[in-house]
Amino acid sequence: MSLSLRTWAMLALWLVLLLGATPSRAEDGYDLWLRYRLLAPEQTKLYQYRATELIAGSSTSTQSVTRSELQRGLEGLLGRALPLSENVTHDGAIIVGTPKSSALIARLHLDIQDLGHEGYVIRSVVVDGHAATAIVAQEDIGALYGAFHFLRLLQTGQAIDHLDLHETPCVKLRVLNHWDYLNGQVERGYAGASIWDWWKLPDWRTPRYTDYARANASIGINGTVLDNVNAGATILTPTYLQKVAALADVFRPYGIRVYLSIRFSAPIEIGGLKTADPLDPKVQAWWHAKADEIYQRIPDFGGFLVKANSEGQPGPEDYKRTHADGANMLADALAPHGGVVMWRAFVYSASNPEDRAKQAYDEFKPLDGRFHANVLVQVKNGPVDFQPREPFHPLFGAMRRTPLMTEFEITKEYLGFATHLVYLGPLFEEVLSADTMAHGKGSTVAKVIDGSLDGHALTGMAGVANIGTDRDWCGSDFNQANWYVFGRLAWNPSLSSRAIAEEWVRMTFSNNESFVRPVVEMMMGSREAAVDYMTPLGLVHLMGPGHHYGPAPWDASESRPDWRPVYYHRADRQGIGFDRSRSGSDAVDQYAAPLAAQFNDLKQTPEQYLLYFHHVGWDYRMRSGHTLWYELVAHYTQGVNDVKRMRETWRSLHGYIDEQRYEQTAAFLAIQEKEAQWWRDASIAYFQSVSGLPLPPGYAAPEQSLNYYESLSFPYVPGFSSW
Ligand code: GCW
Repeated sequence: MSLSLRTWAMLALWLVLLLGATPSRAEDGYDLWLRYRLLAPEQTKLYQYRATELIAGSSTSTQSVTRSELQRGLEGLLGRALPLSENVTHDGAIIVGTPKSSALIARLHLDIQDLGHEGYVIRSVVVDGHAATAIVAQEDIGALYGAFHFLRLLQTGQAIDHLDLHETPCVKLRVLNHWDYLNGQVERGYAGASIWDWWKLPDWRTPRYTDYARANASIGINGTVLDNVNAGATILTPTYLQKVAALADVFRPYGIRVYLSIRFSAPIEIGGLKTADPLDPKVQAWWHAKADEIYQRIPDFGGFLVKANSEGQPGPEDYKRTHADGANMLADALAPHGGVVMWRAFVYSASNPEDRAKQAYDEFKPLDGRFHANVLVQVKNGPVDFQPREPFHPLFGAMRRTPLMTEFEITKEYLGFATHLVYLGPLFEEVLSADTMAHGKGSTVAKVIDGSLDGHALTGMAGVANIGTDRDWCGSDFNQANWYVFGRLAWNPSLSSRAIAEEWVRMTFSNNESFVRPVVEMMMGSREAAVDYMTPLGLVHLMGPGHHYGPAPWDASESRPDWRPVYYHRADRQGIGFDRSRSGSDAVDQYAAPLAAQFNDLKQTPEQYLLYFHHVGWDYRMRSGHTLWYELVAHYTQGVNDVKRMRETWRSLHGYIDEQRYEQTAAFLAIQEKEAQWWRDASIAYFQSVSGLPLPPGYAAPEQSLNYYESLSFPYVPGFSSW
């Protein structure tokens, strides 16, 4: 049988594909930033680096996972397995551990006194005449963090011959909040169902739990709240606590503690009591017993997260008690075991006529100093609700005697769900670097939450997870960057979001500079693009009712006024914006005096917050010299153009990475452009119907009529149902 030339060519092509011509081998995103693919030496600064042997103990579970992570990572990155050794016998040894775990490390006499529980050093050292790299900590968990850092250096192609790194976390509790229900649904989740397979737990522990723990540990996350803040009582029943304990067992070697969201009325629902009044001794005794029961099963249990008297949840105010009464009662039950309460300040009430943005401050500020020592108050980054842009929450800097955590939303409820490419690093950084002026200049939100401003040792940062059962965990490759940047900033809130983006791109995709540079640029501009096409110039909360998908600035269908877009933008024939100045709701005076004065003054208010603080005439002259109406249309249009440019950038990068991830991103960017156009057009059509003004010259009219946009309805939006 003779084969034609064409057939030979086809066979050859198949062979090449089978062998997996490296850059284009399909990837499904499961490996996250821990891909450990063979390094291309020309794209790194590793030059002569040659790792020769690994010296790592395995007498504890954390040591074992550290060792296997290094083995796995080094083998993948360097293309060969590294022999394990007891002593340094060659140049290029990698030593990891603690002086307690290794006589060799004790012999190095590194200065590690100030590393604390989780810190580590990475040093280039000489041992017995051989060059080596030592990753050393006081405790096993620090060594694990150090190992991940070392791998990151390799993954991002950095020189590693003269290392002298010293790292300790700035924030103590670095915690993911899962808004997962026990039935598998994830509130505001756009990446499939809950990863907790409650039904099969505790007997079946999918390997995904271990990979989840690895990913978190690699970025320093050390806590996870498993269930939704809209909590049921069932999670506290023995059946479920057994399941929780199984997860805690999987996470323990990785330094991750488990926390639970609790339902304040649980003593009634599963305890048979008639009340959940925090001052009732029977209620207190019930919680003490429950805490004892939990710690019996999970000795390192982290504590409780509580949403109380907010959006219909029960709480201490049902019994005319304060948030402090409620938090302290739970805190006292946990204190003997070392647990904490993370009490959310996200409260606002339908019956309170006060500006919703003011209510949390009004309620919590007077309670400053009334919380017990193991309570943190968890405050959303902004006063409204995780909007594309809001000023920082005025509670930061205002509760000096209470440890405040910040809560960010990693899942993109208000920023385009799974498909829009929006890197949240710049949003997080904007909030963390905002100056509260509470202690004079330089009193940043970061210093409030890392405890340095007021000397708090108990500190924390929470992020609402974007993780689900999707193969890529987060619903898109680029959403993984938001999980990543949250963890890195929780470890050190003063890192730059750009540097973190670059790290992530290198680990997730490629070290090729021609790829890295444009992708980092694209990511860094993506959040501003979303602000522009959704809610420019300080507008907030204009999304569709309930499900929060797409634009609906006209909507007044929600049951509560403070859930309606019209409540927030207040557009009328004369102008637009919420007057929070002293002549309006006076929210400005919840900020420190210099900021209050600035925000109160229309002329001094940064234009990015203009319509958040002021009701402004359509013909108001902006700093550009254009009218407000002109600028509004220009920003909406800019947002769409930015997305078009993002698509062009991505198109120019075809071939640098595997087809599978390339194609999905390309397809998602197309969705984003379509939806950005929709946001722009629907918003302009609506605001034009209110302002009655013609479009500025050169700006295209909306593609459809306002009636059309208003007629759209979305009964099956992910992340939301009336469950
Ligand atoms: O932004 C809103 C969300 C709710 C969420 C609530 C909260 C868990 O739309 O889905 O409920 O915030 O943070 O409690």
